[in-house]
Amino acid sequence: MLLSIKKLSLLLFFILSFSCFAYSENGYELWLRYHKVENSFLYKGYQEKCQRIVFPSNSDKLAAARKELITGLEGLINTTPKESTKIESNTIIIGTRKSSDIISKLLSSDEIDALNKEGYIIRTMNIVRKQVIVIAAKEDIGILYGIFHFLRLMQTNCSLEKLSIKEEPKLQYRVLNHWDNLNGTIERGYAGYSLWDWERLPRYIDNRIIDYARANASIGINGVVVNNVNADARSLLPEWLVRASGLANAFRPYGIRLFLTARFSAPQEIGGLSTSDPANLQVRQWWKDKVKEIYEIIPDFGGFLVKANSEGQPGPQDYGQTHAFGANMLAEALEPYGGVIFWRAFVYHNERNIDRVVNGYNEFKPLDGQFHKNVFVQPKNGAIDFQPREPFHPLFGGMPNTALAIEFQITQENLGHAGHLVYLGSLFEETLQSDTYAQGKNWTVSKVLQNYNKTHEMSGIAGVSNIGTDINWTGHLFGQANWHAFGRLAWNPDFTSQELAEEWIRMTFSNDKTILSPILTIMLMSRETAVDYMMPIGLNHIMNYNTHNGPEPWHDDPLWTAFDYHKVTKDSIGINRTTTGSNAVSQYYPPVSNVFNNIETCPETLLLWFHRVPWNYKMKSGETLWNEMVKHYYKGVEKVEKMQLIWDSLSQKIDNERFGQVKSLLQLQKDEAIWWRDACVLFFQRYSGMPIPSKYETPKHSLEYYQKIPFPYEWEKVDFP
Ligand code: GCW
Repeated sequence: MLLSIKKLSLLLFFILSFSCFAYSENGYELWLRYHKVENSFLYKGYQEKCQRIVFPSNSDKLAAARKELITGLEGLINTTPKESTKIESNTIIIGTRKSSDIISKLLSSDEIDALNKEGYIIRTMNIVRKQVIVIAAKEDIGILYGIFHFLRLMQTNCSLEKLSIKEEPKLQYRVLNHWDNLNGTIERGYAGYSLWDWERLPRYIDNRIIDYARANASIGINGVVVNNVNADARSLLPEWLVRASGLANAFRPYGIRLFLTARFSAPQEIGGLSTSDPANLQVRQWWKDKVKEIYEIIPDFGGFLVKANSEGQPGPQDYGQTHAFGANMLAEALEPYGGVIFWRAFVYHNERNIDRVVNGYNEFKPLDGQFHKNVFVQPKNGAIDFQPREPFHPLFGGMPNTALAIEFQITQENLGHAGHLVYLGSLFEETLQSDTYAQGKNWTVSKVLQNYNKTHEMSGIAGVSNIGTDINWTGHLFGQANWHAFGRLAWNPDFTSQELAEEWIRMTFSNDKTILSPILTIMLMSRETAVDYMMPIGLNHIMNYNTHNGPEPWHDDPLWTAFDYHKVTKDSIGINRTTTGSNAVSQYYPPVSNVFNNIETCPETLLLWFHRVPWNYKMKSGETLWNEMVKHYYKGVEKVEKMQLIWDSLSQKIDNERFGQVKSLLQLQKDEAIWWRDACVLFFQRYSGMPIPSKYETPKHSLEYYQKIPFPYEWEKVDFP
């Protein structure tokens, strides 16, 4: 009897743990889970339409596409389609005109040739009363993108009746920038270590690299810079290039080209030359030889990303040359092979006497038109540095004669690292849809970027990756949504952040409205929430000096001071960047410049960015500036509490593991939001001398307490080998 009770409980234990595991997910599959379609009506309809495939797949890209399609169909509708070579009902016919005779017959060459090289068509067709779905493209990569789109239709529960889709990317270079160091650490990375296993490359390719490439291809990313912009010249040594070629080979079937960062002083550091002066003929030849060597090892190498003369990096100005002169030297070396340069416009030298905001524009605007045609200049989205909110960078619209690629940051360097849920789709959209008025109304940043297709035959966008070795790739599960949103916006910068959030939730969690809508609410409120508890009303750069996480508006040492960014005094706060101040406003076109210049019309979300404002200034709400600021900080915390409540309502509706991870991180976020709020309110109160309105709870600790909290993991102090 005793034994059987023991046996019984063991059995129960196994059943229970099995069911737990069965409902548990760790996030590894990202938005490519391909779980069975829940809606039984749709499930049956999809099954019916996907009985057979006609899919000659004689290239590595087509083979990757076919594998994805089969995996997807097996997961979503438990169907392994039969192979066919003819037109029958309920068949998916896939191919390019080159790979498939049937496609050549079904679609006119005009129609296919009108697509750009990554575009595709998905169409329901009736051929002699046989209904088929056609996925056609000009090139093999278009087929892979088309397959991902087709699977997404089922993942998001769309109808497959009457499909008439024609898609092509609006931007050509859609690139992730990894700030990965050769020793496996990642600058500003919060999701573990680098995915690149340099020790075992090029011969060993972890399956994870393939999954990484699949995920990227599924959202349209077609370029990856594998190493840090704070570059190590050794990555250009032959042995490292050979290792990198292993990655390039793994990426190739997924339409992804590999890029490297180039350290401007490489000719000296690894080339044995006595100078890296771009005017020196030996230096120029060294780069030409280096590029030739790279293309011998990586035949489809994409090109270089360069950070020069910024934050201590070497560059052409070290030799009295301009950014354009330096960039063009590298561009010339790459041109014969079709490679491009991404030359960053994030330049500043930590000078106290100049408003940092005007730097990038002042250095690059005069060079407009001087860059070679295979050079992108790459400004960050705003003129300071990936802050929770910045106005769009005035170079967008300001450089009509130079192809600009925008740089967003997906890793949450200044937005709570991997601890805070902040959906960045909203931030990306805000910048992309900002109207520059560069050529009249509706000349948005998105349009500026796309217009380079016409004027320069190239266009681009870059995102600083948030990906690492963590099991769920991004540390915080919702970091995945930021990777996804970036890729999708790179494909089409005019998607709305809301539609992309919804798409991600459907693919990552469920199509069930009772799951979809609460998660959507959380995501859409999250970015403004973070702005509220960190840096409302246009405040910026008041985070911890080293880690960029947590509040430190009091930081003040001879090298760096937060006071340059808020300029708080007992009377006022904010920086005068109007025509009577640093005049940063004049870097924008009217009417944008006028709107920012006038305190009455400047959006309050950017007020302290552009204006110096007295504490008792009357805000639109009727409150004083001081009260309004306090209100934002308190509202930020309240909104995190609301996010927690909404998330809790999902208990038992989604799997335990992902539910639990997000729940515990939301608690962390709340604690840190309170930290931000109390530290900032107490600090600024020292100056304003005004009371925290009595309706708010008083901070639990003194300012001194907050000033003593140590900041965890200060990467700059870690001794890397
Ligand atoms: O904001 C700074 C980051 C640095 C980064 C730099 C840049 C790669 O704190 O870590 O360096 O921006 O974008 O170059």
